[in-house]
Amino acid sequence: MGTPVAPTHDTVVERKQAKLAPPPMYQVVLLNDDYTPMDFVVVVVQHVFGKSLEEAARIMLKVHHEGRGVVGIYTRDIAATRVESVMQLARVNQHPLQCIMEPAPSGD
Ligand code: TYC
Repeated sequence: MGTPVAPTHDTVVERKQAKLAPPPMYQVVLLNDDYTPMDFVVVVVQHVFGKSLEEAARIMLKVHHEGRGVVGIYTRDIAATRVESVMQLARVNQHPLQCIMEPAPSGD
């Protein structure tokens, strides 16, 4: 609800809610290494980021060839949770896979 304003002949009864600024967005980035198996990266991307097999394989190969690749863009807490999920899966499976988050480019 907006702030109530005393009604008079010429005034509006309620102000419109001030528009909320969109939340800052973060991109989750996978980094390449020489040891993590390709199949493992594909499975992680499918499970943590909900990508299809084809999309996960495309992202994995981009990272493999270019050194890094964006897996998704999220609000801060969701990005941080996904980074943690990737890092935990990597740790448990003893792979050196690294995943980071960084502010997403603003787009202007
Ligand atoms: N470069 C790895 C290999 O040749 C595969 C790989 C892809 C590793 C993406 C990490 O984020 C990564 N087995």
